[in-house]
Amino acid sequence: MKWTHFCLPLLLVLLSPALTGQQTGDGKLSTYEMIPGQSLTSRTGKVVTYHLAVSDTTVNFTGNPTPALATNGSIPAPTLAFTEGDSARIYVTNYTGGTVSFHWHGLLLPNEFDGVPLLNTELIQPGATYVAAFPIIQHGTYWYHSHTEFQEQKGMYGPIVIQPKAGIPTKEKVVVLSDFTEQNPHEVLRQIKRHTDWYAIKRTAVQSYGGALATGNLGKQIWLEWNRMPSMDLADVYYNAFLANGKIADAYPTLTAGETIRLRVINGSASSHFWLQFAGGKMTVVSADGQEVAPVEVDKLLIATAETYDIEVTLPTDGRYEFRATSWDRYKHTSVWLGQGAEHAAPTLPKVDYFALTKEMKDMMAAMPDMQMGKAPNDIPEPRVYPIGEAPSNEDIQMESMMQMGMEMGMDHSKMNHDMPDMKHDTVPEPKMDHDMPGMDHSKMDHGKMNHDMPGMKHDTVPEPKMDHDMPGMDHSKMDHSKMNHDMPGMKSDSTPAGKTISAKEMDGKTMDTGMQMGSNAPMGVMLTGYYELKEANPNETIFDYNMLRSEQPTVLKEDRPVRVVHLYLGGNMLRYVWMINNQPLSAADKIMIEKGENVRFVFHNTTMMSHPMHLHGHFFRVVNNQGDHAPLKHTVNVAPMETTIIEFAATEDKDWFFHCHLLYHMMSGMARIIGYEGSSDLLIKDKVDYDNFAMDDLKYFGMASVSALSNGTWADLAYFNLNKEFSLEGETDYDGNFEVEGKAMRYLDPRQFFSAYVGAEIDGEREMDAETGKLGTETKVLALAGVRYFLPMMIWSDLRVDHRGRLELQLEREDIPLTTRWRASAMGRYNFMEQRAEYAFGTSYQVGQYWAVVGIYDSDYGLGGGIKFIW
Ligand SMILES: [Cu+2]
Repeated sequence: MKWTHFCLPLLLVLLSPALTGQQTGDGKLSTYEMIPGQSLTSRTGKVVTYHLAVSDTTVNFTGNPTPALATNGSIPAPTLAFTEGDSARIYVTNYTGGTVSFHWHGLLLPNEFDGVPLLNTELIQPGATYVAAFPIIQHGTYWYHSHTEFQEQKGMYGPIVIQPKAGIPTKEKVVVLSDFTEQNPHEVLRQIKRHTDWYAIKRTAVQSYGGALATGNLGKQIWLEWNRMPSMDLADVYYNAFLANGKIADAYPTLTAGETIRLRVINGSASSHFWLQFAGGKMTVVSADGQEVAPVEVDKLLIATAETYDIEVTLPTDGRYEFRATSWDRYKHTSVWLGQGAEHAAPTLPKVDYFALTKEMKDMMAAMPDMQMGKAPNDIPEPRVYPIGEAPSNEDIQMESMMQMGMEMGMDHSKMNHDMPDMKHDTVPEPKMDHDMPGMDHSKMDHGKMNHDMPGMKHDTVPEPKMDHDMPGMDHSKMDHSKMNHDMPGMKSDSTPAGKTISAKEMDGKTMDTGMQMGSNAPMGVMLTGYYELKEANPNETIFDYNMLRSEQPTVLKEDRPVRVVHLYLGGNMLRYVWMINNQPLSAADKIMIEKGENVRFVFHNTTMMSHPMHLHGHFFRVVNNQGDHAPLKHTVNVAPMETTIIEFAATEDKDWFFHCHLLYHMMSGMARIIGYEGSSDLLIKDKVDYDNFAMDDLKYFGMASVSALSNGTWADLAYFNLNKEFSLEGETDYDGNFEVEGKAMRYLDPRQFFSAYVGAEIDGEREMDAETGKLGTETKVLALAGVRYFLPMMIWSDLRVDHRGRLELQLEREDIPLTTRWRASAMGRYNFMEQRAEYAFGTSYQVGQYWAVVGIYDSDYGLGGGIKFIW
């Protein structure tokens, strides 16, 4: 074993508490510099060896035996315990029939051991043993999981605990949270892609018209559908159970009154966030993603998928106190019981009020009228590298992003409270944001009376080269140009009608009906998570948000470097379950290239209704919050719906690293990228075929079918589809021998997947009496078809087609109108322009089980009928 030390000048070490180097047991060198307080270079030389054996197993958590994957016979996989400074040597033997992998989530290690198969680590073949050998250069709570297909959902996840050299003073317990489904995860993804409502029904998350009417929320329901958005939801998948350390309820009895325990909480779920609560009082967050933070006391904390938090709780009296993790959609929970004796359960969280979430979203969208749900703007800024010292500030980027979404912050200065904690009127020149605020009417502004004491906002007097002189929509007549700098791209300074604007006061207050707050001191990462609802239910409680995370030590990046700014729009189509970044799924996208030696900023814009816990392999990044130089370091950040979140990191590595949403089904549906280091990136791809295979997960095809066997005929619908293509076969027949069959090959053409085009053929058969012979026969005709489909407000699919004889036909169809939780209605109308003939149908169905419903239909051609529909 060879040791190599990599020393930076002493000055650098003094300037930042950063670290300098590492080597592996095998002599690899790497130069992380962003883990304050952790001794990356000081090695003990102790080699800690683990042998992990992965095998097929059967589990039974809920009464139904379910195939799963065990590691050393266990789910979760065993805890890998180290002390900072050790060297890890982990042997993984594959006793399953397919390939497996393990990724060491949150560990800083040489690229080749990162464990993403086909990208940087070999596949572990059946019967083979693989060894990962790397130095342990950090401490904290981490985890490991498979990075192959759906193996993580099937049980391949486990904790990694690295003790600091000094140890920790309290008792401790690992709590790995996970979600369990009795279904094969392939089937889970197929179900959500084909968009049945079954999981929503099981999770009591259906928002029906009946329910909306009964609760006075009809307007919200219509608003949502008018905007072509599916019902509000928090999660995608129905889970049969949630587990703590592989159990529905785990326990730690040996804790007595007054004793404190550190819970190392790991969200090892495939696609669940959890609300954490402790029955015995406040929880103290002491570490996030393995990095120490200034302790913060909270009553509730939402832990996103793939995050870890160390949480200290103290037993108030002798007794059994519940530490509870409730799934983010709040229909089930798992627990760890601490202590022994009288039972003290944590309070059950109220059911999600989905209409309240709809309202929150409506308010937000009213504030950002230019935002298009699910889609990046047409002019996504190209990644840009700014020379040293010339990059815009993060505040500028945030503000600019809000402007781009059309946020109008018309300020009513008569009401302006000039003690706005986020605004600064400093007179010190600073290359940041200039004088004005959007929507500011300077004619009303009396600068003489202003209290220039607004921390956070920069009113500098130094012109800055990066922004344009003119503001579109600015009413220059009202402005005193002598007093200002004019550079705010995209800002709207015109006076906007009352009601559409958010005043500056509101920016840092909570003045919206939903309790939604805005501004830099508003809670971060909580939009549409249920935060505001829970806050309203218990106003005195402290609910965790990212602005409470303060790194114990400064994390500011070195400034003597170029800065690369990369804008990433998280988008997709909820109905088709396609997830994208900058309008492209992984399979269609280039790598995001960065260069060693620069600082990299990712600016996330979440244009979807869902949270996306974004995880970057091999690096820690600063999550830019309101803690300034002490912004926390994380490896996973939950980007909440419609929020703009900025992360930044020093590009210190080489080769290729995976970067993706850690909701497994989002990742598998396209929300991922490869981050490549310029110069060393392609070297890793030994085989182009492997590489293509790696990036092809989101191109996989799924099947779906439905057959309605009714009294007046049989309807059948088959489709084979992937992210942008669909091959379908539809048929209907009555019991007199009349039939219609239609085959189509279709492709979606726009990023939001509202528009598609197809070609196909139709075969019609009609039973007719032959006039001469008097015999019954079938007359068939075959038509070639071409058409386009467009998704209209109120979730109506329009379909305009022409056949080879020039016959033009328009069809409008709305399926699955939720009348109640399980009762649906549908309507279809078709008009043939040549024959001037209309056809229509009304249907209704009641969803009895996952795969079947009772159906009634009236069709203008087929008449009235009823029966059963099988849904696959
Ligand atoms: Cu996601």
